[in-house]
Amino acid sequence: MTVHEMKHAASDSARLEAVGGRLSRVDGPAKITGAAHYAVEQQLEGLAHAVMVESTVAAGTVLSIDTRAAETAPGVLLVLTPDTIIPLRTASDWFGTPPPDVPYCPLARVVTYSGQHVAALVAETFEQAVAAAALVKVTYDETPAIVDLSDPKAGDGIPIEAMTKEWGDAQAAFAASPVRVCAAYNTPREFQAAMEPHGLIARWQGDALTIWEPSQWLDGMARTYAEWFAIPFENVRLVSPYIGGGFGSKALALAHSAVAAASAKMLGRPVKLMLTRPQNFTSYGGRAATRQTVAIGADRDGKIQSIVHRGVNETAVDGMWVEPLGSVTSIMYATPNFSSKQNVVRVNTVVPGAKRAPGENPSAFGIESAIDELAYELGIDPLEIRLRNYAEEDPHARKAWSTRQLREAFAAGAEAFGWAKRSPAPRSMRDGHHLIGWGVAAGTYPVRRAHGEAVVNILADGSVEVESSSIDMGQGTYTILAQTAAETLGVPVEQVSVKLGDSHFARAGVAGGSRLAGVMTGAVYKAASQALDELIGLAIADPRSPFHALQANTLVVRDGRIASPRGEGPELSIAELLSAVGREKIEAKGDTMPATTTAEERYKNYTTIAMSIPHSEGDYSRHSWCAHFVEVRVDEDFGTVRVSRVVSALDSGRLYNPKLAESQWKGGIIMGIGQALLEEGMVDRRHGRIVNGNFADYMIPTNADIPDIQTISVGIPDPHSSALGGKGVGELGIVGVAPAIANAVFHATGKRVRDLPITLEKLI
Ligand code: MCN
Ligand code: MOS
Repeated sequence: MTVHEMKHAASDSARLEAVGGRLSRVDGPAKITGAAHYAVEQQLEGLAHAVMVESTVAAGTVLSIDTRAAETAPGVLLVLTPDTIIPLRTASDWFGTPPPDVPYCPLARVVTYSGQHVAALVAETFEQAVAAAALVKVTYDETPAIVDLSDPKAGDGIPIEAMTKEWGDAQAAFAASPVRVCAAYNTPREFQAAMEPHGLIARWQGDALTIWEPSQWLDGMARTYAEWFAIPFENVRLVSPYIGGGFGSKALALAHSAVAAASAKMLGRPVKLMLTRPQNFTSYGGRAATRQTVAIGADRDGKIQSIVHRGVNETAVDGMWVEPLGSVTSIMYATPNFSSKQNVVRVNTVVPGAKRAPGENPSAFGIESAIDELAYELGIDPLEIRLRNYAEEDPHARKAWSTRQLREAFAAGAEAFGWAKRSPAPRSMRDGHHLIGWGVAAGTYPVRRAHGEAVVNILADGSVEVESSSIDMGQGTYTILAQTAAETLGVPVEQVSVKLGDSHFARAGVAGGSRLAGVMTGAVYKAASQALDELIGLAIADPRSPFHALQANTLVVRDGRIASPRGEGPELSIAELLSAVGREKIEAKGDTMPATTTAEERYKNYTTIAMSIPHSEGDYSRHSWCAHFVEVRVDEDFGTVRVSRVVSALDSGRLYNPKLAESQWKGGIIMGIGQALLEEGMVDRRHGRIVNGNFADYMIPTNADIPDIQTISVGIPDPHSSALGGKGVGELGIVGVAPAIANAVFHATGKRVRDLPITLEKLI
């Protein structure tokens, strides 16, 4: 067979394996067969077990901790309180801000929320630790707590000036507009609810610390451990090969992580700590509860003249979380006048945290509900009003979009959904006792660019190894990096093994903000290109190479075999060539940072989020876009809402693997359905406690709640967003789903629900 014929024979599988192919997850078989070992499944000699004791009050001071009974309980090795735990150093935050020079104690003396860690137990077995923990008696001097945003004591909060976005004279233009809508939109506390709970195993060997812990950011978390224990960064090894979901919750080392690592040091034994499901709800914060008012002024043709937006999110008494509520408001529609401001209100909660599309998600609920209200006010179709106000450039940054296929998304989604058949009036479509509603909403997520490193090794047998300290929590990193290396090097994907989840591999930043795929495909592409150059260079230049005599100036590698591009002369496998020239291995490191970068900048780049590149840097504003079309069926008698159809058209630029991207989008849409109809962290007003902190009472969708979801990719390669032309995928799908459902519910029932979730009591 000539190389030419071979190329054709190989092309079917090559399409699947190449970047853009629908290859199934390469980590799938290991996960299904149980061969994949998650962080806390490591079997270690002499493992001790820790459990946490948490505060039962939301505010106050710990007066005493009576540990006498626990100390003598069977199997107990250590009882940790603020008095007995070794002192740690305060670590820097995720921006890398130098920390104050004060000790850090992960166990609280002053309690600022219910569920805060106050003590810990370590025993020979998990059961012994649980039993002993129940014997610890904590007394408090309880003080009044601010339980949530609606608490009268909460007040208006603190203005966050950095969130202010203004142009024109929004208030005056709103007042002068002939058509006006203004309403308040609320979202409750929502939780990441990853299937795998938080937990870790910590082991010390001298002053080297190994941590097995699910992590979205190995290098960032390794930095925190290093700073807590005042040891060199290199001495910490974080291992996180597989992760049972994170959704934003697993990017930081948390107080319980410090307790596990400290107790391992104190005992001189490895310690394992798994949080219980309820503890997961208070050890890392969920999405902050939010309140927004959105006022839109328009002319009678539906052209927006002004948007005035005010937002508030809850934060903690002793920690700051800003959920950027104006992020979508400020870019979705063209408006000559705009004003957005935001406050945060301190309440007695764990610091809220990142949950899939922090900011964009609640922001879209406000603006995409409000524009729907404007459409009805004017009697204009909700899709048409969006097109009349289409932003041809970024109205805030005043820059051209790198790519914005939102018009295409509206068109493709409407066509597939059959939007043209919609009857405009609320309550005008029904099927027996079901009121049918059709709603639309748009969504967006910025392209967050950053840098990454990857090592690509070509081994003597022709197989390829890719190594990076980035991670795969289900989004598909293993698979797309295998595809990138296979395509770039011209080898079959089975010949590529990808190793992730070890902080001692080449560095990577956070798998957050939907940036990892763009960053890491770029790094692997660079490393693999270098390895390929070296391979071809050897084949041409080494006198022992059979290609040497050819005097060719280039060669190609296809399906793992090297030949001249015209198919003349010899043809060798990579293994044969390496053996001919006497090489064991070709090793290349791809680093997307400029060569002039200092070691310190490099360290900062991978261990903080301070150096990610703004989405509107340079000439373009870069974002992913989507349009969701939703059908709901509302039972007229009972008010129950079912989502019966979803068609979403999305622009994430070029897709590295459409099968995985669709699965990501669908995951986001499913989470959006949960947010719209089910999810709500409920706070007991007497004790400031989350009362439904478990999977029985905190409701997330099941299969029975989810209809067929159709996703349509309308993206085109975006060279300004990433090396291979892709934009973010992971968070995009959730943005805009809840307002699309709320808009559909209004169309079905004539009732506008502005408080999520849309439960039946809000409809009857
Ligand atoms: N992809 C693609 N084409 C692109 C971009 C991405 O095919 N142009 C596909 C790839 O399979 C890639 C995946 O989408 O692996 C996600 O890529 P990206 O959008 O870059 O997001 P990250 O890899 O940075 O993943 C993080 C993102 C975030 S921030 C949250 S939150 C989230 C999400 O991914 N959490 C998840 N998706 C999740 N999926 C699972 N299963 N579990 C989570 O916890
Ligand atoms: Mo995603 S919330 O940025 O980890």
